Amino acid sequence: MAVFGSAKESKIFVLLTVLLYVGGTLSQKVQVHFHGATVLSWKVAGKDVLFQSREAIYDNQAPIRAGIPIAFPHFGQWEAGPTHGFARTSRWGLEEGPQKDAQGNATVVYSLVDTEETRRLWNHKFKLTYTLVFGDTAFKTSLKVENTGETTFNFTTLLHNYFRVDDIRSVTVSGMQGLEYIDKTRNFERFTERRELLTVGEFVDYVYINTPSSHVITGINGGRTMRMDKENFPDTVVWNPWETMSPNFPDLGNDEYLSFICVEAGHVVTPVTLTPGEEFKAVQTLTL
Ligand code: TA6
Repeated sequence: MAVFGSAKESKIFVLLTVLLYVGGTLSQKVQVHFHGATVLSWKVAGKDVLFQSREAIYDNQAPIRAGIPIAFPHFGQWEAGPTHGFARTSRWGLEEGPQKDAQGNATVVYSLVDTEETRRLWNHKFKLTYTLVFGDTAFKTSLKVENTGETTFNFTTLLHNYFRVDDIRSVTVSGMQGLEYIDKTRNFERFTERRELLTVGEFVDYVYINTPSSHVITGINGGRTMRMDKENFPDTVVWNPWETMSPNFPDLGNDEYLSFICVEAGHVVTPVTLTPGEEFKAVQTLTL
């Protein structure tokens, strides 16, 4: 598996493209935007597993509606700063790679540390380390949060995955049956999920609490089934704006709701508390 990456500097954005070859054939192609360390694209056998809105904004200011935006230090509406926090609208640095690890996987590591701007919003010192590992048909993302300051802080965090699907109306998501969830479409009221397999036929915005360590999602681009394994991401958010809410998002085509589902691994219901010197680590592995 040969790996090489190229960083292309332009007026608009800096992008890292990682190409993975197996037996001389391009098996995977990954694109990561330094703005928010947003994984824009993960192509396996030529088809993208991730969704990019055709109206996405790449101005190094707005969050990019694509792939895997990172929510930190706050998931959701935030009185101290931007919705879903500042991580997805900050310029991350390349910490390591791209390179091959001992197992022949492609790895690349990004990092984000506090700045004057982040401290103005949230007066704490931190380091985020975001490690991406690409195997033959698997993609592992690890997020480490370190408290590098002298004050204890609380945060919530989530990987806001946009998965490209053939048709949202034929997608299923396993693992929710019997769970309590917060329904953001019904005044954040709590309900119990009765269905063995979740399907989407309307605007959904559900925060499932204490979910199992894995979900299986069918209907992924190209008729594929994907498994999502999570460590230390106890909650799973499922969102699709449907036709009704899509007009609220100028960076999303009105018909694009049919082509994606957000199944988001997070630690969002109970905030994480880190004392000085402590660290938090969570992992998501996607396997086709
Ligand atoms: O994760 C679901 C959600 O919190 C929805 O409530 C919706 O707001 C979505 O995120 C998109 O948020 P964004 O700030 O990216 O437009």
